[in-house]
Amino acid sequence: MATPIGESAIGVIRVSGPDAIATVAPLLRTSTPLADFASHALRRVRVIDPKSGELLDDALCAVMRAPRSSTGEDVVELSCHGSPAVLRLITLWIVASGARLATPGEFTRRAFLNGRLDLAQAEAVALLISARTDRAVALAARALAGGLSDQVRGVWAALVDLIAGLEVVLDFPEEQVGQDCVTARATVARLRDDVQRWLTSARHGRVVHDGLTLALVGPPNAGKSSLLNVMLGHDRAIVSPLAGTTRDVVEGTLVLNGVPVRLLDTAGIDVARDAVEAEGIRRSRRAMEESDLLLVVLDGSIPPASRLLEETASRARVLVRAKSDLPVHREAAALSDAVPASTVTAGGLEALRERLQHEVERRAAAAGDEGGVIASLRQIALLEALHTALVASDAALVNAPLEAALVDLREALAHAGAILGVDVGDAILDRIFSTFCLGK
Ligand SMILES: Nc1nc2c(ncn2[C@@H]2O[C@H](COP(=O)(O)OP(=O)(O)OP(=O)(O)O)[C@@H](O)[C@H]2O)c(=O)[nH]1
Ligand SMILES: [Mg+2]
Repeated sequence: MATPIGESAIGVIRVSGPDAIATVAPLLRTSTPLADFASHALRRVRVIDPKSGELLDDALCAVMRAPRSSTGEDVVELSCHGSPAVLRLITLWIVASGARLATPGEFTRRAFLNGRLDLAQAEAVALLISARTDRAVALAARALAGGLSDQVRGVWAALVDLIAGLEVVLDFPEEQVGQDCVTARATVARLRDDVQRWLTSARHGRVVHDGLTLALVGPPNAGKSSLLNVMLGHDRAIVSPLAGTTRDVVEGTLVLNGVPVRLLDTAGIDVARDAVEAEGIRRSRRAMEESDLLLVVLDGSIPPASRLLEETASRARVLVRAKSDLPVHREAAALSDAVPASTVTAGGLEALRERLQHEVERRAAAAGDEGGVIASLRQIALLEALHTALVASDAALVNAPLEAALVDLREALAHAGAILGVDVGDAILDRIFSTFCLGK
């Protein structure tokens, strides 16, 4: 089943493999035999119980013949009515007819093994499916179209040429042929800079895809929960004049500049009056630790909590002077970088939003825009290793025997190959495709 289980307009069942057509045929009542269906055309079919001949569903069916299918094998796709019971029955019949259930990601894995996609594109499929914002979709779609693959394939080809050229120099040292070291260094330097740029862009791309976590922290009663509610646009957290209202961490999600931002409203940090408050404060500190950015909220009508200001000084933070509709306390007014905001008059909220957008953009910059790159964590680790190997080969070309430089260049080649899926072992493929959903 390629669509999630649940009542819906349609549910899709995909069958792939050399026997796909023969396996599905006994379940369908059609005017032309399934084996004679034109490839890549939808036809209306009746799905029947192959034993009793009883009608089960009225569906659309497409046959996509190898090698021009998503998996590169014969594929039969049935678009049935989206009843979980109907879909389960039809799937069971197809299995009884000789198929087996696909493992997660198996369709994409077969597409990769049959050369329909390279590994970087296959991973982009998972990124596209899990994209949560328009910006994350744009990045993943570009990767699926071969964005990162094309770039890395260029590096791979350049390394193959370079290594081949330098091998010639090694084999025929007196012959002045092959690649000389100066040109080799220039090429390695160019590749190194390219990879460095993609790496930076890919790290930004992860921010766009995964989003950021932002914790609202501050003393009790500062107005943190009120701020969370206005930012989310609904009454998510309880607000009250009693200090110590919030105990558990309250979560909500906001999209800023196309980046999902997870907001964590926390218990006010102060000397705990009882065990429950102490636990709440412990949770606040844990939320602070797992956040990329802190929104430090201080009640501007009273002296600022200096302990909390010190505690958060080394962290990425935005200071908010809350309750700006009330008379400002002299010491609070001295916090020149704090954004004044009031949830009562809505004053300053727009400026606060702009400030947060600016902070988000700093972390997501260059991604989602022209030339942006998105990569899986595996690919980012390989890009890092590729960069390190290129830096090492550059150094070796200056002050080490040519053999040493070749060792580093071959290592770089192996990393570039691993991004594309050239010579990667089954264990790595198992890991990659196990994160996919069923039917994909
Ligand atoms: N005048 C004024 N009062 C506010 C403003 N924002 C919040 N308050 C009031 O301040 C009190 C505390 O607000 P909360 O949002 O619950 O504060 P908190 O920081 O979440 O408090 P704890 O959860 O107890 O740590 C409530 O009575 C709010 O109505 C504001 O901008 N102006
Ligand atoms: Mg609160």
